[in-house]
Amino acid sequence: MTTVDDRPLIGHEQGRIHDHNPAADHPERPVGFGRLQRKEDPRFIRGQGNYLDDIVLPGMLHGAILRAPVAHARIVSIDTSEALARPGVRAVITGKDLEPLNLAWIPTLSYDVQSVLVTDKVRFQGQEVAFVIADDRYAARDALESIYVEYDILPPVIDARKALDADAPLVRDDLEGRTDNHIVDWECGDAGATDAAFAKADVVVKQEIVYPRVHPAPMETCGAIADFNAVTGDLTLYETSQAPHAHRTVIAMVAGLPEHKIHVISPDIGGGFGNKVGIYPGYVLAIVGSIVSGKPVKWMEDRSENLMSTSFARDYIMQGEIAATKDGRLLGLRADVLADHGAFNGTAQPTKYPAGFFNLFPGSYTWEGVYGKVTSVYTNKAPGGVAYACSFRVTEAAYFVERMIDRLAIELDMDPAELRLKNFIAPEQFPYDNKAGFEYDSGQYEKTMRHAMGLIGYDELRQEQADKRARGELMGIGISFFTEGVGAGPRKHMDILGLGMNDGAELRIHPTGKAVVRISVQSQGQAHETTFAQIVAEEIGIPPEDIEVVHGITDQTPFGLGTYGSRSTPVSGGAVALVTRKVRDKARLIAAAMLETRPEDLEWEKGRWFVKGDPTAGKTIQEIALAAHGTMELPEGVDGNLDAEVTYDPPNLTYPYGAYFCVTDIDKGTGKVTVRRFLAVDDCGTRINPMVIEGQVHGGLADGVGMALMEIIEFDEDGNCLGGSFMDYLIPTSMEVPDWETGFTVTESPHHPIGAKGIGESATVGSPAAIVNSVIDALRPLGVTAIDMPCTPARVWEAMQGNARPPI
Ligand code: MCN
Ligand code: CUN
Repeated sequence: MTTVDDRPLIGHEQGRIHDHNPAADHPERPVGFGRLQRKEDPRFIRGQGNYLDDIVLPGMLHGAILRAPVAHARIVSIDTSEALARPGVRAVITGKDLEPLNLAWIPTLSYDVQSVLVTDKVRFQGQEVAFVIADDRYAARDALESIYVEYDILPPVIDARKALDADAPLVRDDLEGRTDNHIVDWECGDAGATDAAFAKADVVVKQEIVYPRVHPAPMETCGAIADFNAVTGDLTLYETSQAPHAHRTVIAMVAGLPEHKIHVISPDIGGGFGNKVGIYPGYVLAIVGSIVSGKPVKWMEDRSENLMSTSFARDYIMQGEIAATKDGRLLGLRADVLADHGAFNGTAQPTKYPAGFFNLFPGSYTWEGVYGKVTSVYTNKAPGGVAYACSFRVTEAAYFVERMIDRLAIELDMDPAELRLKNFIAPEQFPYDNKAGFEYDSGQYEKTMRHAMGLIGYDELRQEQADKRARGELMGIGISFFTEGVGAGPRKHMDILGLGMNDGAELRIHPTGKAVVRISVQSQGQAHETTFAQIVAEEIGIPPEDIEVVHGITDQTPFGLGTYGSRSTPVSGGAVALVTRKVRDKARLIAAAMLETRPEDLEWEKGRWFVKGDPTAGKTIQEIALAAHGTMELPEGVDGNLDAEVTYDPPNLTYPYGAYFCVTDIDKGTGKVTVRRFLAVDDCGTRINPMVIEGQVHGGLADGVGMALMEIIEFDEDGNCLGGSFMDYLIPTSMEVPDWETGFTVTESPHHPIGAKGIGESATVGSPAAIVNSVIDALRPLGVTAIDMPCTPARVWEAMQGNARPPI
């Protein structure tokens, strides 16, 4: 692995200037920001994590779901008698059993409803039809074969392009008054200003860009254990959830159970990548199963169930139009999108944003006019629609604009780096209104771009490419320069099902100076136990090993909306910084009393308050903590103990960005694409833990290689899912990815308490365009100007023969 992360930070003009690398001061055990080894790793790398499937409760039963083999069919009858008679089977639940409980349908995250078990008709292959509860997993699974369902098969609608045809089968006849498959039309930008911009243009290029359906495919699939206590009325729910508090509230509303009697526990989670944001029928079935059986019930899906039925991602068919002057000044951009949401509208995004943050489609550039339109439709495919490290559709937006810029560069016969440099938003233009409804907080795009060009050796690469082209070899250089918006709230603009997107934090410092910080977000592998301890450490000077981070248990943590859209650092990280400052302020009052001076005469240095001008007279935070719990008379207005709590409502999103470069070689005989080099230069503001950031970036880049070259969930015309196992749904291994090269610049967020922006999804958002642009660049000598993901050998080879949209 090549890394340039230990070079001195590139300085910046906004906010604090970093003149040294904080990591270098304490390379092993920084008290604050720096390369601290992950606290959670000892248990993970020794196989001692506590995942959902590791949990075994006394007397626990196991559930299994019977899934529909067809995409669209009316249910004529279900015969469960043979299954019920099998050894070990305790109960078989069907939709008819759920109807009187009002649980046959539950709300989705987008104010639609979703069926838990089919009552009327099947709407996608893999939909939940019946639930068996048995003594063990095998008895439950085996019994599925003894349930006999008669289906009256209906023609399905699979292709989103046909969903609005007059003769298209109606997917949602359950919704009153509905006569077609249309969900919602959404638009942003200014159509008039965009028309005017296009009218001035010397060059206009149109391009269709498809972001295919893909799947987050986390290592641990989704599951739940419900443990209902009929005596006390308590429901303890262990589940793989990225948002335990929001799940608790929704479950209380759906199941009619009192919220204070519901205890959600999300243990170690083997990856989420957005897959674990929603509430799946299986969770509800485990709850119902526990209520009817009086025992804990575990439901854990297998890999095929996960790929076929849980939240997919993307499925956007985008028509782009870009306008510019002949010397490459950008004028206008139009996006017209057809969004396939599957059978239920279950996309997870803030309520006012039915197309997520597609508002970011203008990217990192200045335009005279932009206009975006998204139309979403129902089809007979699995529901979902956002998840997979997407920052709420920023993935689609970034891919769209970065492909369009390259398409224009081809038309203008201009270098794609030069075209970008010519049109970047300048540092002094921030805060910047992107003309599509979002205000970017900060950025130094040109500086980051030039830094990346230097690191990759852009000019030399172009020379190498020219030499290779002269010899008939296919080498590509692809660029993507993306801007994300992450960290939803504020609450006045952003909610999910009416819950404002805020997060709480509580900090308690014990008498011996050890601390516990309780947060409302939930790690699925992002190292929150490490990095949130580092935020506390940075702010108050207690070593991170003395700070315990508690998360994932609703009874022990403050309310908040959870982890997705890379919002943990922007929102919960802000809450943690502010709660620590609140404790520090309280410590100041106590220290003043201890030192018999006034609070305003004290000065803070990491870990202690001391008297201004007399550094020897001071009290460490540990000494203050002991005094706060002791017998000392406390100053007026100060209560005992050293603790505080806050709820943080962020003023805006944070806008991380990056310059990505990808070098590919293409085998002329087979069409196989090899990613030879990939450089990611990211700017996520203040860097809490550079090692964790690198890990996040490496993982996201692997996602990018997967989506650009391998991953797709396809369906045949009957609606059979063709990506239902890892034999067909290909994800990258170490064989398919290069040694990543990373770099960074630091432009702090001006509104975030520690200047940090999110990083968790940047590389997944930013990398696919760089890879596909590189493939197109490699194929330029053959006249290729576009290709769709995934760039499999078959598809690339077809493109080399001049076929525009060849098969996978
Ligand atoms: N970080 C940092 N300095 C910054 C920004 C972040 O050190 N300036 C650290 C954070 O403290 C945190 C990690 O990087 O430990 C990611 O932070 P953040 O960007 O706030 O993202 P979240 O913690 O909210 O994680 C969510 C994001 C999303 S939405 C998906 S999807 C995704 C991703 O994280 N899923 C992941 N990365 C993943 N990584 C793993 N291992 N597993 C997943 O499921
Ligand atoms: Cu969109 S996947 Mo992440 O936001 O959980």
